[in-house]
Amino acid sequence: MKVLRQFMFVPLILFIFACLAYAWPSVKLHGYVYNARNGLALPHVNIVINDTLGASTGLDGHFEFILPDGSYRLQVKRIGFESLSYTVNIPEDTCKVLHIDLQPAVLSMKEEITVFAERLEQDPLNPNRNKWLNNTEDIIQRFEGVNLFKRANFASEPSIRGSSMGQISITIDGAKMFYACVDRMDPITAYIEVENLEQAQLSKGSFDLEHNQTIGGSLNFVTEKADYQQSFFLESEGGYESVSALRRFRFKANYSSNNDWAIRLSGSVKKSDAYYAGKNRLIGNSGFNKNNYALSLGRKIGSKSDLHFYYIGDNAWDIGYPALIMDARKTQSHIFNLEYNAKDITPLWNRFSLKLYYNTVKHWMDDYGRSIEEIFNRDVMPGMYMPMYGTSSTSGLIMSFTIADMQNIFTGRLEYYQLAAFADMDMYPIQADKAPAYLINIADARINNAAISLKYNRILSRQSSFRLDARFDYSLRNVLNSYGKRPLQSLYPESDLQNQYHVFGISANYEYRFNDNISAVFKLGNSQRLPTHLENYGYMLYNVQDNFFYYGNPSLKPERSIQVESGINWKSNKLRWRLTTYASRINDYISGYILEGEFKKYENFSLVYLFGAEGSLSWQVTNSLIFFLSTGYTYGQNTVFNEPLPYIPPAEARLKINYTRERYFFEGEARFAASQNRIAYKTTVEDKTPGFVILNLRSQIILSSQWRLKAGIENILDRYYYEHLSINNLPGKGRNFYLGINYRIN
Ligand SMILES: [Cu+2]
Repeated sequence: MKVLRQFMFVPLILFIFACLAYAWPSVKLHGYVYNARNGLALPHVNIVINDTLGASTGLDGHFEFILPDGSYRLQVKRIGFESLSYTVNIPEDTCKVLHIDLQPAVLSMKEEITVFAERLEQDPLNPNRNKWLNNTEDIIQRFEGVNLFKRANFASEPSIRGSSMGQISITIDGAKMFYACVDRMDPITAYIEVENLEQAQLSKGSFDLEHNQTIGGSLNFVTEKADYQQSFFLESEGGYESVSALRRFRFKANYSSNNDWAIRLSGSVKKSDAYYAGKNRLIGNSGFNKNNYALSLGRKIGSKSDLHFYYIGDNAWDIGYPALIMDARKTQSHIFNLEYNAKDITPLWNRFSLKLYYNTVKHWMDDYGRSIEEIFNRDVMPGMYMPMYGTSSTSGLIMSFTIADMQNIFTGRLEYYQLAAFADMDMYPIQADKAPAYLINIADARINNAAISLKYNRILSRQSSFRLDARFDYSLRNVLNSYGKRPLQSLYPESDLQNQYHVFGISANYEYRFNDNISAVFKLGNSQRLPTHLENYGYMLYNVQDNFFYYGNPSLKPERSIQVESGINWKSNKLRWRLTTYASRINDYISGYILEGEFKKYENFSLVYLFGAEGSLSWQVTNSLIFFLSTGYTYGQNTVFNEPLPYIPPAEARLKINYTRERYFFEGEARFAASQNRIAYKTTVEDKTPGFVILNLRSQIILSSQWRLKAGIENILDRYYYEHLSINNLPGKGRNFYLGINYRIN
């Protein structure tokens, strides 16, 4: 090791000599990055200058740039290490040598995807680095263990390791936001767009309780904020997809003054016709229209704190849902966020933030676009038009602080939010001899939720670290609309429909590093998840999957889960692999219980269990060729009904080969899904799903410093297939040629 270190000084001395000996037309910035824990040179560290220029350290930890003289902002990042960023001034005719020590990060629960590849923030062995993101689903789908429910060519709903809906948590910058549609047409991922995102963070299972009580996992979207360091940039992108004649345009722009205040604007428009499934089959009624716009403002208060505001607005209209009996006519959402952040308050008190937020969603859907034949022949309420309306508003407050020294990091968080949700429907008979009717599906449900969450990280030794997560939630719930609550009240005559919950979750995580290559992780969790407002207070919610109407149950108990997970990681400079296994036992599982005829109510069942395994491998074959493999399997069983759990994705594998050469990037991908024959037939009605193989090819070409081109073919073989999580077996897209042109000035 010492020999290695000494040897590294030879090129260093040569560089210094070179710097002194010649009058460089530009200056040279170079240096070495070391692992602060053991002093070894650190390869594959990404160094980004002013967010645009990137380089990666070699095996000796060395990097270099040739630059005009000036002041530069340097970001130093490597997965598993704490990032550094600082400003370097390089006067004319000098040569700057930097020695950088990176601290290994404490045990982190989150997998992260950085959205914009222009920032080159990912290391080459990370399969999630992205170069062609067309929409938010492209991001979510990259995560191993995440699948999507498809009801339309629009806004798919995520599932994590076979858990979904109320079992998982989806937040935007930690803020809660709730769908407005009682048919789950609008997961909140629909209301943010790629140009607003900096990062998506995923935690699987119940081990990360920062944002919510969860038993299935959490997905948090980090929005991109106004940047004080970027005096100006403008980026715009136009794109086209052949499979649905999708036309899209998006832009983002940033302006800042004196490192003092900053403004960021972004927006996008999309228009899609109906799409084609494989074998050229047109899926009628599957087009949509959408726009999204955002404003972000930042103002520094002194050098260590700032005040930040953002707004994101979203509109979509005429969205066809071929898998459902209705289409969304219009949706509108508004997200407001005001945040105060302070850092380095005292040597121990690292961070404080206070955040206020408000968001609201309005959603209209109807079946006016469906044929008279379809309406007369359908199972549910034949001969009736059924326009429905839904709305949700959430306001909240989050206060968080971090206290840390070299060995301990303690984060505390206090949170409060209130959700107000309402939904109703009209029924208009097509023939005049029947009477119209009116129904309230959610009678102004109110959920008041207060929570405290604590996270404690401790570095135990050079080899091991430990993390403890705990969260307590108090939730007070009621329905306020006296006309609307009457029918629900008649189902539960002994209840006033008001309810309160106290839930507590805790998890412990331990990581042990045997040496620089091998580490093992062990996690234990005991947590709960609260019923959703639909599970508590929904009335006559039609489920297209099993053809039942569901009644909410105000006295549902929370689902309780005990989980374990263990994993082994191996990494070297060129090769990285990981194996993970997990098991979860769920008590008071929430599912439908048949009342009579076509009606079900939500009820608790004990017990169900889930277990599974995931594996991944990244291998850098040559400097330009990288190979990725990931695979996962989940097994779920309901012991009450003695049948498999519903909506469990089949075994899956993804194989990717990346080829990068100067300005060219190519990726070939094969996705294999096995058949799913383990299906639920009592709790809901599923059918078996055949397996499939999909091949994709993607590319990106840097045309100039301003222009870049993205192009690719998805589903090259034009396979006709559908996912197990596709509602009513809605097929996936057929062969799709896409093209995007990106322009950036700064
Ligand atoms: Cu809807």
